[in-house]
Amino acid sequence: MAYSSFTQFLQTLEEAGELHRVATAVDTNLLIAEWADREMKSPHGGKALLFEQPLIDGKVSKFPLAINTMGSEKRMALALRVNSVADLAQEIQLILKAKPPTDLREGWSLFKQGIHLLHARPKHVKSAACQEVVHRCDGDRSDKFSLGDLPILQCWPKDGGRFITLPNVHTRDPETGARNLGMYRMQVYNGLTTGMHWQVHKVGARHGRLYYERNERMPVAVTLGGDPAYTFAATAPLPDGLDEILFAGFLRKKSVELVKCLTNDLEVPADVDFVLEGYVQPGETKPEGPFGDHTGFYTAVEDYPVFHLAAITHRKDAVYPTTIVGIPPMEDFYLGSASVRIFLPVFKMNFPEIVDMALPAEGVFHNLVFVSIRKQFPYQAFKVMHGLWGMGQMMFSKYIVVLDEDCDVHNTSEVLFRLCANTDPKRDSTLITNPSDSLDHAPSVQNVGSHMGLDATRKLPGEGYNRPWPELVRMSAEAKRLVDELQKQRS
Ligand SMILES: [Mn+2]
Repeated sequence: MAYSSFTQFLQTLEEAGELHRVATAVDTNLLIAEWADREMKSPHGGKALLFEQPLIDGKVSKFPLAINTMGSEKRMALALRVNSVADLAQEIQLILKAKPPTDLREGWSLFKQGIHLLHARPKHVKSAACQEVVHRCDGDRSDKFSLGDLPILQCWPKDGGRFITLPNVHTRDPETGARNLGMYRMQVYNGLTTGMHWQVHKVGARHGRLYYERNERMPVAVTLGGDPAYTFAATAPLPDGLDEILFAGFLRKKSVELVKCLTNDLEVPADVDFVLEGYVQPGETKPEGPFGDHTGFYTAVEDYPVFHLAAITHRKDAVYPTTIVGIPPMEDFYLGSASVRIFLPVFKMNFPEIVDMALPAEGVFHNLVFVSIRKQFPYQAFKVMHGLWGMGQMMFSKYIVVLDEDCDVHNTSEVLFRLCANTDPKRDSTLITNPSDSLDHAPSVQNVGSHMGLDATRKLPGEGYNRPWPELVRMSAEAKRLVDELQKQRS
């Protein structure tokens, strides 16, 4: 179900006991980040924090700041207005069941057709809450409003400056008109320009190259806040061409209302808190970074495109949403986990034996994958590893551990128990060479490295194991039931 504003989402969090207000003035330079880091590392992701008086260079900002709003399983479910994100996975499974696709591409295209039919298509409106207040950055600049008025964080001491960390970046393919929504961090250079950190394989970067070939200025709109479904959709690993705004409409079970920007032809959700309208000039780049990244290490300075502001519009009651990334666990783990759960049915199109999958926080997405399978033939665990290494972003997976279907892959302690108990390291491991994540600092050469697969499933005779495989020690169902009763009587 849809939220009509980010503030309404914050109210829902507060009613659920999931939000702490901080009335004290706290500095946007490192101190809010320090506070949020402690919160994110407390049990179950702590609470969302609403800083009512963020300080910018000693002055109280006009806008409150919200952080860690999706940083727990419960808040992630509240953000998408479901009891559990598994409910969304079930809906996707139903869409795919209509006419079972034979491969991943067909799976995605069926999903796209399915959500079209569910009335998830966006609507167009003329007036919008996000344009209640308008500051134009061109012309005489009489009101001098700029990025310096937003409570943008400096996250880590060695960061290159302040970074917008939850920007929803809207671009358009100049040839097809197809829309894209992505999340690319933005380093503030001054009041009117920022970096635009779209890495080479991202859709925003692809759109940028098309404008470069045409030698045309690229319109870009960045939105902050609104229904959290937009922020989630921007981070979801959708294939190029699957419209995130359509996907957001599916998630919130209500069409997204779009309004045209004031200074370009892009459209943005009408209910967001802030819109940064502007452009990227093809060919123009500037050093970006360093930045304390989700890997837990600083990424080095590299050249990236420059975003120029043409206007800032906002709601009267706008709240600035942000996050920090760094040594796990952080808020981004919950966004990533929700994606894995929601899209598991699409994954299963390629791998019917897959039961469940988890990317534990310690692996910061690409370093560690736990996958459970229903094993029916020898070396099936290896088939799954190689399949995953050949599939989209999963190619970066540094360690893949395959487990039997009765192992809870979301319980790292159980996975480590199975891994250690069930493997003969030489027999049950494989090493391959594959592309590596650009952010991985461990490989000797950037972007390429070795990857390891570990088969922690029970072994079959056809796998050279000819002894009987022992049974796990478990209590009987009858004993469980009786002790449940006895304990209930006591309480
Ligand atoms: Mn996309």
